[in-house]
Amino acid sequence: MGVVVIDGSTVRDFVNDESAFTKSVDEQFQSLDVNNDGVLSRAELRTAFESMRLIEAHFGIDVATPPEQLTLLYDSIFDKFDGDHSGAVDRGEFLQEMKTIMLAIADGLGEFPIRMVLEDDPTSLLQKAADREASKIN
Ligand SMILES: [Ca+2]
Repeated sequence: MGVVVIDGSTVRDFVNDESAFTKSVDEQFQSLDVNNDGVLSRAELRTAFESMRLIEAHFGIDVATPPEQLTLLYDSIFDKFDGDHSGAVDRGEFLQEMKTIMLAIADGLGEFPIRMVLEDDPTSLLQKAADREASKIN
């Protein structure tokens, strides 16, 4: 677990830094693509969101959400990512949707820095946004 202090502009700057953001999303994609077939299956994407805990925290859904409700939630997330309804999420779809999610988080955070507890995940985009901001200051 690590604590980061983050605000909307930190996240937005990171998303707008296209090469850094794309590289980070690609790294995340690769770590999620467990069977290395170049696309994310429903199960692979679900694992991703379970580990991020972002959804529960951000959409205000309690951790004690019943499993069937979570499955519905993860299905709807998958459908959002799977833009062409091919049944799998490719690299481009993943990048596009992560961008949308990160910008929505940025809007949600606003301009007041908040402390956020992140699970240890070297591919966490929020962690990377915070690291990037910190490296600018130092
Ligand atoms: Ca895969």
